[in-house]
Amino acid sequence: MKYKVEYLEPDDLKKLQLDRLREVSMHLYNNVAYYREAFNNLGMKPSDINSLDDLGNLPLTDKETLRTYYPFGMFSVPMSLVREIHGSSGTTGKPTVVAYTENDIKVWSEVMARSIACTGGTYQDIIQNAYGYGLFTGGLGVHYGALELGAAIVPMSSGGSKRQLQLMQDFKTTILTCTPSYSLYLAEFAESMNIDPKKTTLKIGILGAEPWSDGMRREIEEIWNIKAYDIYGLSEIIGPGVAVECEGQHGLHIWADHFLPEVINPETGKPVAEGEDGMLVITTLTKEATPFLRYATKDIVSMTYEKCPACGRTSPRISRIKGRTDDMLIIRGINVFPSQIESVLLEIEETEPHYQLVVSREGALDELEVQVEVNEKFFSDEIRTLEALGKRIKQEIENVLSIAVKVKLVEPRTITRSEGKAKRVIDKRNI
Ligand code: DLL
Repeated sequence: MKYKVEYLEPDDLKKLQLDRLREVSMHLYNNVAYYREAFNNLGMKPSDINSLDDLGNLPLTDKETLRTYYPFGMFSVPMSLVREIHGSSGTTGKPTVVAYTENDIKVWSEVMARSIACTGGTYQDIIQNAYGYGLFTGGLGVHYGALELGAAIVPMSSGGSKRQLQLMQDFKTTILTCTPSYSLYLAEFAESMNIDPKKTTLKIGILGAEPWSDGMRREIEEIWNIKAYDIYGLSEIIGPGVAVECEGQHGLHIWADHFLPEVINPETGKPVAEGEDGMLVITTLTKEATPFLRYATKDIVSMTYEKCPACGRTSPRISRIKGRTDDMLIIRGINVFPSQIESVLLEIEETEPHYQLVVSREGALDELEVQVEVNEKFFSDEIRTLEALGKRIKQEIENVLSIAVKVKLVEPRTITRSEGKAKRVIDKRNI
């Protein structure tokens, strides 16, 4: 199924976005005190928005804004029109709360159906959905999309690996949806049960909700013998289904008819040039219950407006998420993104793609320890060989980060597995 809107000429897309931006701004001005104040402070009315650039004058909204107005202060419709409420836990304090009207759920179903279709999924597929069902948006988002597409959905939710594998074989699942780290764990679990993951009927993985790298994609594609696609989203914007890769795996198509993207320098707030890294900021153009203008995702990406050479869609494409402005570790004054370390580790044949970064402070000095699992075959080798491997990994990471790190090689299957988002960083510093 082709959605014409994904192939609009750039000027037509802009016009659609501008019309929708004016409409949603008006709705927010009339119904949400926070936004009315923001417009008043600028001496501006939504009707003064004449081009998409005018948006840049408005302040950013972020998780803190949502926490300040917890639980329902950012809702822009009466509760009688709300059909579903979700939240994301975050690491501290109150969850951020978002709501959906009936139409919001229709939009969510549409963008998720488009996302599944973009990876090559059709109504003929059997989708095993191992994202968690609950307040987390992963489970229900994929569920609604599959219904809209007409595919068969198996609502497994996360965990229960033995059952996941049993049903995957019995039902002849063709698409697996879960976090990338869980897909690896499940493959490993299959092997421990003498099931060859390559021999299942699975052909596609639609994986996201946490950072991963191309190296990790290669591991997943190889171990399952599937194509693995990156899907991006966040509860504040709608859930999964904001952006997804097409079969060309050339960046993630952002559904810009519903989500207007900007990429800005997080320090200056100014837009960065096309192709440069910055923070992704999204304005929801069609949400009714909790629309946000200029939501600061904290996710770092680059963006291109070039027509996709693989599929011809004209919707802008974002890169993989390269890190989060708030996940960035500052170690002895140097900015370190976990993804940089992951890329190094995945190039090393003797290690498994399971790792954890432990940051501590010895006296005044920050220490970064990289713990990584060595694969079974290699772990039985001589101590000397292992030491040499440790040194090599240390050297390669230090070349990339320009700071000294410790490397600890650990036995296979000793790093805690997660059924949802993996916890890669343990920061023991009290700062
Ligand atoms: O993780 C929604 C989702 C569910 C996306 C299932 C994809 C699949 P939140 O729990 O609100 O929502 O977390 C949003 O997760 O700001 C990113 O930092 C991170 N994230 C989501 N997708 C990706 C991805 C869901 N593909 C936060 N790559 C976002 C890297 C991702 N990070």
